[in-house]
Amino acid sequence: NTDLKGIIAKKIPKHAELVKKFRKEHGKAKIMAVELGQMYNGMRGIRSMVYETSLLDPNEGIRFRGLTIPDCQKQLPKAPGGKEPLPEGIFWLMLTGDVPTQEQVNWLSKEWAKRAKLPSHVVKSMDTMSKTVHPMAQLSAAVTILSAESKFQKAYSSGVKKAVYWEYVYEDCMDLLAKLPVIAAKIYNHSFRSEECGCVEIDPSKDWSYNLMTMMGYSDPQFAELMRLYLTIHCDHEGGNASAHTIHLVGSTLSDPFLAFAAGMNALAGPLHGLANQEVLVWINRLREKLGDDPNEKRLKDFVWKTLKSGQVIPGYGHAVLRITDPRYTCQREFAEKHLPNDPVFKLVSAIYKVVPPILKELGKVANPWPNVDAHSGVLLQYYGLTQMSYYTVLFGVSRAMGTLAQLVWSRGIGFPIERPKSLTTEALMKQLGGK
Ligand code: NMX
Ligand code: MLT
Repeated sequence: NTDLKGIIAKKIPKHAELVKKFRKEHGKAKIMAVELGQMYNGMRGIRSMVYETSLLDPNEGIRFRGLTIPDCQKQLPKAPGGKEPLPEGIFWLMLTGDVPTQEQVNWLSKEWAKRAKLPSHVVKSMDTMSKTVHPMAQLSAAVTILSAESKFQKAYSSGVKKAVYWEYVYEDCMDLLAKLPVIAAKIYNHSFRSEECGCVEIDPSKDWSYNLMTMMGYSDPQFAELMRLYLTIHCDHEGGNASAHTIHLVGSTLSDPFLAFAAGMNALAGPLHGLANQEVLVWINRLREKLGDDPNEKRLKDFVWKTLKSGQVIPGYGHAVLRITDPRYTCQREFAEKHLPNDPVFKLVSAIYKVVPPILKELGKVANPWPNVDAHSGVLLQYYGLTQMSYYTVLFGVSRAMGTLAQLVWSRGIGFPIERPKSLTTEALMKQLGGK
C-alpha cells in the first residue's frame, strides 16, 4: 500500500484517542520535580515535551520509532546496488511508525520528484540573493518565501475544522520535503559554482539523495551512498534540540510548516548546534595549517589545550543529552573505514578522537567528553570534493526536515495547543524560595 496519507489517516485518530484517554487517567501524574538549577541551565534534563518520532537515550543514542541507527541500516530499503538506507525510508518510518517496503520508498521518491518544482518567484529571489549571504541564511530565506504556497495557510483562512488541520500540514510538509533538494542544490550552485549551474532539474527515476547530489554537480555513486547515510542519520534527535524544538514551538502557533521550518533552520545555524559541522572543519584546517597532516600526540594535545585556553570550545565534542560517543559519529567512522581508510584528514580525525576526550575530562566541567555527529561529517564530505564548509549545515537542515515535519503532522493530528511555558524573574524565584 503506497497511500501514505491514507495510512496515517487511519493511525492519527487512534493515537489521538489513546492520548485523550491517557491524559484523562494520568493527567495529574508527576513526571519529575524541576530544580532551580535546571531553570538557569537551559532547561537541561527537564521532561516537558511530547515528541513521537524519535527518543534519545543518553547511554545508547537515538532511536527512530524504536529503531537504532544500526537497525535502520539493516532494515530500511536501499537504492539498487546500494548498502546504505534511503532517507525516504526513515521518513516513512517516522511518519507511520512502520518499516516501509521497497515499493513504498520507491513511491515516495517519485512523489517527492513530482512535487519538486519551485515557484518562479522563489527561483527569482534565490538567484538575486547576494552571494555573501551565508548558505543557512539563504536556506531560511528561500523556505520563508515558499510559505506563499502554503495549503495549510489557505485552508486555515477559509475556516477548515481543527480535526483536519493535519491533512493540510501533511501536504505542505510533503511539498517542502520535495523541494528541499532543489533549494539546497540551488544554494550550493549559486554560492560556489558558475551561473549556468543555477538551473537544476530533478530526475523522477532517481531517489531524493541522488537527485540532490547530481543537482550539485557530483556524480560519484559512492558519494550518493554517503549522501543517503548522511541524510538518514541527521533526520531527528528527539524534540528538545534547538532546531526541532523551534519548529515544534512555531508550528504550535499554527504558523505554516514553511515558516516553522525556516525558524528551526535559524536555530540550526548556531555554532553550538548544527553549524558545529562547519566549525569542526574550520578547526581541523587550522590545525593542519599549523601542524601538518600527521602531528605527534604531544603537538596535537598542545593545540587542543590552546583552543580551550583561548576560551573556545572544541567543536564536535560534547552533548546536552548524550553521555557516550554519538552512534551517528560511529556509523560515519565505519563508512570512512570502509571507503576512505587512507585519507589523511580521516586519520587526523581518528587521532583527535584519541586525545580530545581525556583532555575534556581533565577540564572537569564538561558533562560529555565524547564526539557528536558533527565531529565526523565534514571529513567525509571533503573527501568527495565538497570542501565548502559553510555549506555543510544546509545538508544537516535538509535531513532534519524529515523528523521535524513528520512530528509537525502528528502534533496537529493530536491537536497539541500553542506551546507556552511559564517563566519567572529571579526576584520572583527568590521570593518563592525565601531567598534575598
Ligand atoms: N569544548 C570545550 N568546552 C566544552 C565543550 C567542548 N566541546 N562542551 C562543553 N563544554 C563546556 C561548556 O562550554 C560549559 O562551560 P562553562 O560552564 O564555562 O560555560 C561546560 O563545559 C558545561 O557544559 P556541558 O553541560 O558539558 O554542555 P551543554 O549541555 O551546556 O552544551 C554543547 C552542549 C553541545 C553545546 C557543548 O558540548 C558544546 O559547546 N560543544 C561544542 C559545540 C558542538 O559540537 N555542538 C554540536 C552539538 C551537536 N549538534 O549538532 O547540535
Ligand atoms: C542534534 O542532532 O540536534 C544535536 O545532536 C543536538 C541535540 O540533540 O541537542
